[in-house]
Amino acid sequence: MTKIAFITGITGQDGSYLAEFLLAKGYEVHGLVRRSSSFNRERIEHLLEFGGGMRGKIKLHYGDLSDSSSLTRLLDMIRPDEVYNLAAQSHVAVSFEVPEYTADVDALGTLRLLEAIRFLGLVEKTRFYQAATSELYGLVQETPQTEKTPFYPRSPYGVAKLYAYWITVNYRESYGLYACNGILFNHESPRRGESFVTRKITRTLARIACGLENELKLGNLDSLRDWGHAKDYVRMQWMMLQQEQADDYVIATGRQISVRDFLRAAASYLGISIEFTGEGVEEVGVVAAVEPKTDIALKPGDQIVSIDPRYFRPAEVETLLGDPEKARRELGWEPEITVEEMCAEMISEDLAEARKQAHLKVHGFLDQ
Ligand code: NDP
Ligand code: GDR
Repeated sequence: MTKIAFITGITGQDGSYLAEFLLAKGYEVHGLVRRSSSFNRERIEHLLEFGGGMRGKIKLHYGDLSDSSSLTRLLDMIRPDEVYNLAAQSHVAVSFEVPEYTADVDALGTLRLLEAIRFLGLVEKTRFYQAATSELYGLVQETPQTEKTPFYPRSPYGVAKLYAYWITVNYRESYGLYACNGILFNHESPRRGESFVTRKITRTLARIACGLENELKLGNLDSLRDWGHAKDYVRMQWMMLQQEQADDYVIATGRQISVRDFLRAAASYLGISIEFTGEGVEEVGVVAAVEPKTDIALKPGDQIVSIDPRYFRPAEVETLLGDPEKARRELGWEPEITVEEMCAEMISEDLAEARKQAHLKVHGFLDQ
């Protein structure tokens, strides 16, 4: 029997990798998409046939996590074996600007899906995955963080996800729904949204190297994160739904590095070393050396990094480090891609794109 999956957030980073993963396993994949004024399906375009996706490998349906009626109608029609709730207003800094919307989508959106499953009598049939997050730990209470570490969220996003975490546990305990929280630490890829720090770094550095931009403006360079690759993490999302009993798992690499060191790693891929001088908002990053073999449009002394207070958050999560021992022990999961390999993959794809853009610019096909 072909298994049926319903993915919310299919147009996002994780949704696109998960859709590929499930299709390769022979699943029938349905995705929730919301209306947008311009095209935003680049990450799943290669999975769409016949233009709209309705008759392609995946079936897309309009709806929104803020709209119960669309969720109930779709779940009734699709009657999925597995629901992956990946949709969210997922940007921590933005959640300070739109806290109410973030709560509506990230917290109540999860409740709306769970209620639809219950209301439609799908509790016995449907398994539910909730995209929980290391942001639940916020102001960390112990290091490394495990499934037992107390939560202390530090943003409207973290607080909304805390509700989603507990309502998922509650539906498991109250109604016997097979429902799991994956407490995922940061995971990235060439498909990562351009405003998250890793992708912002690889994309902007690549563009600076090709003469398309002058400077990379960042916030807190000293934040420490446990960064893994999205491909490794979506595999684990599926594994969690294949067990005898539903449970919650930390998914992490068990290693952390700072934003500054991620920046250094990306620069070194380009053959550049960066020296940091000054303090606080006065700090700048200057090119210290450029390997002669590279075709990089930079020379020693060029200032390419500065601090912009706009990117500081009202409350920061300074350090996150996960302990994935339970996932390793109970599910046999291991991350396969290191942060260095991931950084190299990201900057190499961004560099290829920046070279194309620079070429178009040189030949007069681009204004900027
Ligand atoms: P993205 O921001 O790349 O994708 C978010 C997805 O949610 C997009 O498809 C977006 O659609 C969709 N979405 C947003 N709002 C709504 C809404 N109101 N109704 C329906 N769909 C909506 O996130 P990621 O792929 O990186 O993350 C996936 C999930 O995992 C998120 O819930 C995130 O909070 C969580 N998470 C992510 C981690 C990470 O490091 N990546 C770590 C831990 C948890 P559109 O394309 O239209 O904007
Ligand atoms: P995060 O990811 O907040 O951990 O949430 P992000 O990449 O946005 O920030 C990581 C750290 O880098 C610091 N930082 C900057 N961040 C951004 N975005 N832009 C900057 O210019 C910048 N400069 C420094 C931040 O302050 C922070 O400390 C991600 C999201 O995917 C969430 O949805 C997910 O739940 C968590 O990871 C786990």
